[in-house]
Amino acid sequence: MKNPSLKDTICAISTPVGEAGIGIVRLSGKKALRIADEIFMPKNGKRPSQLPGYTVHYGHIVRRSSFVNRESSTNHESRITNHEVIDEVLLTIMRAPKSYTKEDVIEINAHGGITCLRKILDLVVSKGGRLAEPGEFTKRAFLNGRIDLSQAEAVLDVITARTEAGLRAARRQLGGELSGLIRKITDAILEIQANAEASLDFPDEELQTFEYATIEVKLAEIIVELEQLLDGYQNGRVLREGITTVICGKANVGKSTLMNRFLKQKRVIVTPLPGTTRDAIEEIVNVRGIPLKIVDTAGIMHAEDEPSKEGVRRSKKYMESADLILLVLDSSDELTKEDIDSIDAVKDKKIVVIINKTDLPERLQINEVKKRLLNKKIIRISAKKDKSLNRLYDAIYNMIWSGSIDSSHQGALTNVRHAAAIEKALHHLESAKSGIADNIGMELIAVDLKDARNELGIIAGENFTGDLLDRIFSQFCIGK
Ligand SMILES: Nc1nc2c(ncn2[C@@H]2O[C@H](COP(=O)(O)OP(=O)(O)OP(=O)(O)O)[C@@H](O)[C@H]2O)c(=O)[nH]1
Ligand SMILES: [Mg+2]
Repeated sequence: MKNPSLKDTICAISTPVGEAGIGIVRLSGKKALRIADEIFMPKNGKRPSQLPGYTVHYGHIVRRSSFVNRESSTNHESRITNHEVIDEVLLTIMRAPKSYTKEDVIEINAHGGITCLRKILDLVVSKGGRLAEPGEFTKRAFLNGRIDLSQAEAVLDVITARTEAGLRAARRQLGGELSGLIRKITDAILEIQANAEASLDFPDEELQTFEYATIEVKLAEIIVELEQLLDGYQNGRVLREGITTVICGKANVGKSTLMNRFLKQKRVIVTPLPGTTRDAIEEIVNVRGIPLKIVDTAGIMHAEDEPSKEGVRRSKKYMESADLILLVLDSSDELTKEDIDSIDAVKDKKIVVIINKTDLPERLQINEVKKRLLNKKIIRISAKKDKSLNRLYDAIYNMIWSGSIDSSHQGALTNVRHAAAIEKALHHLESAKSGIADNIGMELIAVDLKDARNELGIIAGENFTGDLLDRIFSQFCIGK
């Protein structure tokens, strides 16, 4: 639905579909309390609309139906009301504006199970509720001014966080850390812009020179601050999306065996024959709290048939685009042309060299490997016997964090949309700064400053477009 109305009272099942101890149906909007009155039979006899916010009540969800009964002997008419009990529930009342959406919100804690929840939802709809779109509750929280857009995005990050570290970063953003920082910087730019515009009214040359100098200093400070934020983005992105880690090497060295170790299950086919893996296989794993998007690739080999050749081409593509390479060599085999091809393809990347099959007699020319991969971390393991995998996980962890990141500031910036806005703002600020160096007119500098502020405003969702909101909220689940 394009631009669904804010006037509707929306409803949804907010818990996952399937059997569960409890399930929650949620309503938000002007009619939420009235609908609750109609479908809830409270134990204490009080209607939800008469009760205060932040209270929970025990009772039943009932479908009321009434009909007129006429006594044929007396011709006397009476109205009879039937109550079909749908479920025994706890009903929570949150009154506007102290709720998730800033509207009246009702949450019905019913028994889990889709049939029961669907019945309650259908009943709510029959009383005037409208099925919510994905993320519509959160969208209302944004449109009603309870959170800004970056916080709304953080809600999604909290829900989808794959690791503790990712969750911490999302929670900080939800708490408004990024919003606060951006607001502070935007205010500082506004102050400079005001100075620049004021100096236009006083074209005294001495004063102008003074203003140029102060503005230059302040601008430089802001630029540094934004650059630092962008520097942290790479780490933030890692927390959010996972770092693309490609397992590569020649055929039969044990790449898929290693992949299965990461996944702690026999997910990928392993055989003693070279060329077992034909197509790349991607999975998300969690290594020491860091999400890795790990890719097992087809072994680098001289392939005869077209599918295998295509497999090798794909492997090379993955090797090019990887954030981190795990290059696997076979300790029990001599260094071959295919090993050297693999080494040459990845030696300039972030790489951990894995010497596998150390349970077998060693035939690999290790010194030759070291010579070709100077200063690269080399880890000896046996994937098959599950030996020294912990040392590999440590090496990956250290490689990613380089041991130098202050954990309290890890990734204040995690979102590509925010990073893009900051980059654009920086571009305008740099332009203002060089304008000052070139002594161009203050009015042009003021324009750049205003453009920079507009770009930063996009992060919090100022001047948002319907398309942007659709793009963001369509990623949410229904009921959030
Ligand atoms: N002894 C020993 N054998 C291993 C080890 N790791 C893997 N293997 C064996 O090596 C063979 C090849 O393993 P795979 O994991 O399929 O190797 P791959 O690199 O994925 O091979 P391709 O997909 O063909 O490129 C299998 O027979 C594995 O059991 C190890 O650490 N020690
Ligand atoms: Mg394989």
